[in-house]
Amino acid sequence: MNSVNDTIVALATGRGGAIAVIRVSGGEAIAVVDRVFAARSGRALSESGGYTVHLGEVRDGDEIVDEVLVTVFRAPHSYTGEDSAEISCHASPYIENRIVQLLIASGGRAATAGEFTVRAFLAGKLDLAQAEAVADLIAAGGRAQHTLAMGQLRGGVSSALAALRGELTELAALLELELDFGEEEVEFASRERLRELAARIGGELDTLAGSFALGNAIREGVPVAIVGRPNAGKSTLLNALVGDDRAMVSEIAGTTRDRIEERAVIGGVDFRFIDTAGLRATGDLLERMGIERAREAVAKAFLVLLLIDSEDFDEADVAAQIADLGLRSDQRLCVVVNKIDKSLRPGGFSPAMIQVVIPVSAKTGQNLDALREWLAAAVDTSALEAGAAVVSGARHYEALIRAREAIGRVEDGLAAEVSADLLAEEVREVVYHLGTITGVITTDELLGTIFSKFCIGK
Ligand SMILES: Nc1nc2c(ncn2[C@@H]2O[C@H](COP(=O)(O)OP(=O)(O)OP(=O)(O)O)[C@@H](O)[C@H]2O)c(=O)[nH]1
Ligand SMILES: [Mg+2]
Repeated sequence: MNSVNDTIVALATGRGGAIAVIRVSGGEAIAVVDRVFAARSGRALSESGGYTVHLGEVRDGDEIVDEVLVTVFRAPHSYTGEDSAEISCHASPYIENRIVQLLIASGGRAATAGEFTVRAFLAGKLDLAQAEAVADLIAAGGRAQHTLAMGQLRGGVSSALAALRGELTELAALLELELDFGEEEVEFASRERLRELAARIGGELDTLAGSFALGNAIREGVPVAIVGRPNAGKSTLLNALVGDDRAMVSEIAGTTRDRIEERAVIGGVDFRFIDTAGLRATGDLLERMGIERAREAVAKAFLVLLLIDSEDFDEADVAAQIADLGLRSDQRLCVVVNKIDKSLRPGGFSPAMIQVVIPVSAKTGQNLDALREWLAAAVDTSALEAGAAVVSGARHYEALIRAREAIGRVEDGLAAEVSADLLAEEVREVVYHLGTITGVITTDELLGTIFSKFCIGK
């Protein structure tokens, strides 16, 4: 970055609180702030070094708009890599707007969404995966989301990719050798090494792509579908878990028609609980639509809670209900036997047949802690905590899948004795897809889609 960049201005803080921060960055940033700021010391900011803080007033002519603190950053030692200033003012929307307007009148320009972070990326302060993690970090609602975003910001995914790049370079160099000398002259060992490398890279890509299911669930909130027969107490359970009267509860079977989604953080993990229409055969059109939606919720869920009224508990029937859910092997099921305040017939079921059975009362809250424990334990965050690279963005996952396909073609090609130039083409494709993740390879369009989702001031 250099002084050619124009100077951008934006409020960096949200509504409320006592103090607000206005960010200014660009070649003229310090001069722009100097035009509206009078330091108590009488010295101009332009004479100040980086990492210095100045008390003074923002003025509009003779009028004092606010007493503020200005922090000065000097290129390249700032978030954007440019000369920057942060004005801490009183958090009144009126004052914030006045100061932003004054800065714009003094030569600044209103920043677009994510523009500070775009500049940080272009200055090489962050790679693309790290820049995206900034947004996730701000949005993190629980410990797991925080760990995930922080891991990515600190370069977890990026360094896994850097290691892969080393292996890909070796692969490309070996192929280059073949191209130079012709296949017949290349030793057997080299082809063997090619096969080895391609397999290793494929395996590493599988591991990274495999981390997406968990990473994405944590990032977006782990989807938990609450299903079961009408009146089993699904809506009561949703309300109890989220601590709010979110869903209507009644003794009428078929109360819930639509999908109702609500979030709660349990054991540091952000969960998205999805209450659904009770599953039964019915002629009611609306209820049938609701049941269809319940099945979709099950298909998308990471965890499924099958609610059974303890009074209706029948082993064969529960087994039939489980079979009816059609769960995949990557989904986990918990059978929740509800209404134990009314009756629980011990020995009425054999826990061995199902993964987990937890008896609760959604109404009185009895034993709900056991269910919360199961939920927290069902999301294995140990990989996250151990600092492993966990992929959480759909964009990253897609690129990994494309890269995996290309390396698969390299493996097949090696087995089929395909010529080195065709294989080299596929290797370039792998490098390309991995490059889009960290932004070594990027387009304006890609940057536009990523940063338009950011807030202004980020
Ligand atoms: N005694 C007792 N009653 C409960 C419990 N949980 C739910 N109920 C009652 O069971 C009835 C049905 O509860 P809901 O939460 O509406 O059940 P649902 O599964 O959402 O029902 P649909 O939306 O119709 O599918 C209500 O009268 C609740 O008060 C419980 O743990 N103990
Ligand atoms: Mg309901």
